[in-house]
Amino acid sequence: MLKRIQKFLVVLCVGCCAGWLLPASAQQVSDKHATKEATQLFQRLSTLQSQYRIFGHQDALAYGVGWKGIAGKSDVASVVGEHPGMMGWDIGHLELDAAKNLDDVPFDSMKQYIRQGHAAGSVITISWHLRNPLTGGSAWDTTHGSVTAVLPGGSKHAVFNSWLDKVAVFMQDLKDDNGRYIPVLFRPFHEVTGNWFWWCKNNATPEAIQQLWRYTVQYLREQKKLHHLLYVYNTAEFADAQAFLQYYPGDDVVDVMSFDQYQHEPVAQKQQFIQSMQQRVQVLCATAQSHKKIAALAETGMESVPDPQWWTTVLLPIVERYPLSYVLVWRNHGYMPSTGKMHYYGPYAGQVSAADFVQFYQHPVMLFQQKLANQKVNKRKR
Ligand code: BMA
Repeated sequence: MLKRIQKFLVVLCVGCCAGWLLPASAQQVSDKHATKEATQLFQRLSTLQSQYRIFGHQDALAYGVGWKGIAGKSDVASVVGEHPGMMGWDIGHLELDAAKNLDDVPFDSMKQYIRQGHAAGSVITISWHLRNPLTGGSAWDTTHGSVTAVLPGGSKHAVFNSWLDKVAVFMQDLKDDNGRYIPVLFRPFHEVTGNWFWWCKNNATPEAIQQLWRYTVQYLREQKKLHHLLYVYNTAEFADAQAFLQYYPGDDVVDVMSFDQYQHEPVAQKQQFIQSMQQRVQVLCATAQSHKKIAALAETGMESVPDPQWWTTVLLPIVERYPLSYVLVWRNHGYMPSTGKMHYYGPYAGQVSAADFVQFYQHPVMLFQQKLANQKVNKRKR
């Protein structure tokens, strides 16, 4: 016992001297009834972000460039020998009672991948490209009036509730081997400052969008009693802190602040991208800190990574110096007949940026699954 107390005091002193325990303890998970695991994940991410960046990849275990559904495989592991520290999944089409999500991942397999990823030490994040409840069109159907239609009193309110019920059933099925809920970073209504989804700006007032968020969180928390979710507020591009916060629904319903931005500039103009990203990351981190929230770069990448040094000369300088808890790159779909292009953002064995990704992986600031598992970031303290 004495030894344990001594160990605790040493850890406390080192932590305080390093200056990372104090800011973390000031941050609180937004759900007063959050599970121990969700609370712990929140605290660990808050602590870790001063020193480390978790590397995430969308659909990591489900498929990659040239393969699908091979047990234990991921494109990231094919390059560095271990899986990403964060795994992103999307539950779009769950609302239709479909067997597979919008990108063809069976929901049953997705649950298994989530359980496997969590058990091995990775953090889980879930987004939702939900269809347009007003028209039945896709998430990209920006018919005006879609947001107000799902709010209380709207013509599609009951439909929307039934969709949330399905989300709750899915989330309730995410348990570990001991029957404990797996904590999830849930990122609904993402890229809100864009103009391409039905919940984006231009399609409703900021108040209606905030109400959509608050209604959703309250429904899942209060009606459905889900307390293992941390909520990720997410924008696309923004000019300044005010623009970033224009659709922000409130500190009581958000745990992580984030944005998504991809490199569309050609390789020769990468400095332009780096600078604009650094500027935004600075604003994001300062804003998150003032609201006592975690900061993250929830989606980024350069399609088909044509820059052989993209990881160390673009992504690293963007994430290295700022207190971001994680950075996630989008899915490795491979060839897309609809566009005639390759659609992937992570590396894979033999890809032109693979050697550079190894350097990136070895950088002391980056966390992949094994280091994360050693730190037990997603696990209950014993
Ligand atoms: C987009 C593309 C689409 C995909 C969607 C949801 O960025 O990758 O092909 O359907 O995300 O994952």
